[in-house]
Amino acid sequence: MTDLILHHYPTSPFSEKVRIAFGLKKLGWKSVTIPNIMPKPDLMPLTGGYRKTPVMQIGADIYCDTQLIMLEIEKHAPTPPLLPPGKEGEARALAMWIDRNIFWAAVGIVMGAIGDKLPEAFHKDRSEFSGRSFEPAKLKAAAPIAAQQTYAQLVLAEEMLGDGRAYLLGAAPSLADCALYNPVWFIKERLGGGKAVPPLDRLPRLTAWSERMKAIGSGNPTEMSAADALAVAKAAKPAACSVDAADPSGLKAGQKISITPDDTGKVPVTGTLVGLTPDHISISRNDERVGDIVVHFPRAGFIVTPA
Ligand SMILES: N[C@@H](CCC(=O)N[C@@H](CS)C(=O)NCC(=O)O)C(=O)O
Repeated sequence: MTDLILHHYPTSPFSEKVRIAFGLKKLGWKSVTIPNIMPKPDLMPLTGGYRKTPVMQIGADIYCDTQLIMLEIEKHAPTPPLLPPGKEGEARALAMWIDRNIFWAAVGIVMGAIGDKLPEAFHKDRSEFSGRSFEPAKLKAAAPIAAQQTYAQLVLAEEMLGDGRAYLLGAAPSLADCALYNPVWFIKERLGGGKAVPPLDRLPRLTAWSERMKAIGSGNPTEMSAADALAVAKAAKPAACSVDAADPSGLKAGQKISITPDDTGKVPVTGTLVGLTPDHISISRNDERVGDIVVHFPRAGFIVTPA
């Protein structure tokens, strides 16, 4: 079973980063809609506790975090490339900067504007998720700072487009563009009904770029139920993977470990180490609803401890 199954919800900006990659590669994919707050009872059997959005599933292999999801999509469908030949490191480094710095600043703008319209359960969930207060009055008070931080960083992207190139790394869109589309899409869609609102109104090249990105679309999704996704995992066998015995961490195949994000949604996932490369770390786990599965995480931004 090689269907790409994305567990996501429509308003999730990190999911938009992945959906636009599907668009770029003109892929068909299965769409499972998950709740935007905890609990996520049909996702937990797959991830073992990882709660962030999105998660990608291929059979009995579960990919957490868009850093890794994008690499897996690239492997699955290499053309057109998300990683431009010769600029693979640049594309990934730009994506890391955007994911870790611009995203939260953009969230500050959007939540400052609409936080008071969202339900109490959402505020409570996101306070727990991020370790920061999502109380509407505090969000509103912090919004001007978030706006300045977003602007100061988006200006760098505006500069990159200053020589007339269509996309951040040249004539074709790459992983870096998909990553930048996440916060830009979030601000435009949630606050501007698709139009450029501050601070995007001061960034004409970036605004024109965002229109080019929007035209890429989301590929060809087909709805799938959560129950069907669990059945796919149960019927499949995880793909083979291997542990680099010379990895600087000293981790060894068969070791019991826990893997925890270092920023938000810090829920440890525990299992047996079965895969280790410079890019990913993989553990096998068993759950009565899905049988034996392998959960894959990126290395950067994830803390690994003996279980
Ligand atoms: N580093 C993660 C970040 C993912 C993330 O923060 N996603 C947000 C939604 S866009 C989230 O998980 N929010 C809480 C939730 O959906 O439960 C990635 O690249 O996938």
